[in-house]
Amino acid sequence: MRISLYRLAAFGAAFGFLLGAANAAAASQPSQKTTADVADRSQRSSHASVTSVAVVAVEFRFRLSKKSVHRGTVVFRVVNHGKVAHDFKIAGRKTPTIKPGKSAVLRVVFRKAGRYAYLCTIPGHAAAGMKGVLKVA
Ligand SMILES: [Cu+2]
Repeated sequence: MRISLYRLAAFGAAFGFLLGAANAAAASQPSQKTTADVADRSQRSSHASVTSVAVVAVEFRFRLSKKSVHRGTVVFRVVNHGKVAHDFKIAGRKTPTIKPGKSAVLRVVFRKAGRYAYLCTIPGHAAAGMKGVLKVA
């Protein structure tokens, strides 16, 4: 495209030059669009690093809506569907004690990939099964 444009210009044909210029303008526009698109997408993906995970607590286990998440901020929405109080602890962060029928939100930033153990810290609950591992990639 560019070579033919230069060739037309070299021939000195005004018509050819105009045609070439029009072509160049048309050719440069999609590439500008692509650059903007890429910038847009990278912005969106940094926003997309906030992941929501629904956690259901019952006696005596947790059900998570996701078994693995991407690095970044993860918002755990923990609902206690059990008959006794529970909490949810992961990566050194913990919800308050959640009464039956209540819920709590725990926001955790995972900076490193790895396997993160979670558990209920009410005595005996983790041993009874309220524990697991969340994979962070
Ligand atoms: Cu518990």
